[in-house]
Amino acid sequence: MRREPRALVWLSSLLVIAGTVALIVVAIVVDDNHPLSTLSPVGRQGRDIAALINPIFIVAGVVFFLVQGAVLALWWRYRVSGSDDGDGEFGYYEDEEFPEQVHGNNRLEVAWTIVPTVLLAVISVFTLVALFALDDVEASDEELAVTVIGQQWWWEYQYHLDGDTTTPPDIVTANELVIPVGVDVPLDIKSRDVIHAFWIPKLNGKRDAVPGRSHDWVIQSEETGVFRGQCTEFCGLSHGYMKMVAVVLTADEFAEWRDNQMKPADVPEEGTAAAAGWETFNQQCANCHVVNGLTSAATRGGDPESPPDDWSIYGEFNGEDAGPVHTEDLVSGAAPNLTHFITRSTFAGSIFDLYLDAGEPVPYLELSERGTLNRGELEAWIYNAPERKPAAADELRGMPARTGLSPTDIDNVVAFLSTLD
Ligand code: HEC
Ligand SMILES: [Cu+2]
Repeated sequence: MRREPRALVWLSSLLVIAGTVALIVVAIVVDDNHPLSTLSPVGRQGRDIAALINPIFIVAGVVFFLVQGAVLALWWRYRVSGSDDGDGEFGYYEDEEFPEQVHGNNRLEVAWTIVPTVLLAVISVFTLVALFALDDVEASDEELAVTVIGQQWWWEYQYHLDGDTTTPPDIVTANELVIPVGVDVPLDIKSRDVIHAFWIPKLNGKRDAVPGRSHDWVIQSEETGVFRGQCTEFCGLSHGYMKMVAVVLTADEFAEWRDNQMKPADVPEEGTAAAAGWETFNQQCANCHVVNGLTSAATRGGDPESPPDDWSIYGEFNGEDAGPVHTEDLVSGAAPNLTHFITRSTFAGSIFDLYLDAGEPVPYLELSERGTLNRGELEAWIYNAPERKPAAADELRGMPARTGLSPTDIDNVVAFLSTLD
């Protein structure tokens, strides 16, 4: 009987190998520019993770090709190779070709039990070492800790400049986590509603935000820049639109950003469009949104003495004047704090750009001065947010539509928001 040349076995194996390698190369090359890539980390923790994944991936690749190669080779070597002798049946054994039947092979079985066990044991040691290292805070700015709060469908960041996350925060902002370069920033990850997961792939792995619990995490970047993230635990309707951004600044820039964020907003000058906008805002928006120095806890029906978690989003607006700033006022309850809204580059779970791309990039800290406001998107958002980003406003989630506002009202509100730098 005719035997296929041995070379065919190798040729087919080679094709499979070449194809797979080509796929991996393409994936890596394409991935390099991808904002959500774990393969091009820039944070210390991200690099630790890559340093664990890459060798494991190589070992797994070798195992894959050995096993698949053996399967292919054995399949080819022992295939039923009968010839077509014209009786219509194809594939039968000549008597002398029928393979010897064996049962069990102790040495082989012990080997293929022990080798994977040793491999996995070694991998688990390195994994555990890496896992513990991820929780370590090194080179930290002792003074800075951030509480991260996930909720449907955006992120709140509460900055504690004394490093104590149990006291009221000094800065509250949304979606854009601004941190200084090279510093480990401890995070305390929480949720106001369902389970979310915080993940900035280039900086660190993901950690769940679970209601009623508090999860420690650390974030660090060795380069300045903007790194994108995405909620990675399905959390309802707009989960796919629950993104976030880490903005990494130099130490000096961060200090400038921090000092600015601490300032309360100014009351708009009387007679201006911004003043009219503030009036509308106070009636239509201030029961949810905090603007430090302008809105008060009382405006939102909250009690400044009670812990922020107890504040409901939909507290009745009781028409009270904006009182003095309580530290507790910094906490929004469940709507983004807008005190420095136009210093951000994105809004609504970082799905919209707040500034238009005007060709030449504007430095982060100069956006509010020199950027071109993405007015169309912002106005559309204020007028009918659920149309821009699906929400379940009837179930008290997301931002409700404000379609009762006239175009002038909206112009005025945008004029007011434009003062929040
Ligand atoms: C019922 C509470 C509620 C009211 C009232 C409300 N909002 Fe909102 N607003 C929200 C919530 C919740 C979000 C976050 C939505 C998201 O990102 O999915 C939000 C997001 C925003 C954002 C984006 C903030 C950011 O940084 O991402 C702006 C701007 C905004 N609201 C302006 C307004 C204005 C102006 C009004 C009044 C016309 C208003 N909101 C009324 C709850 C409210
Ligand atoms: Cu989510």
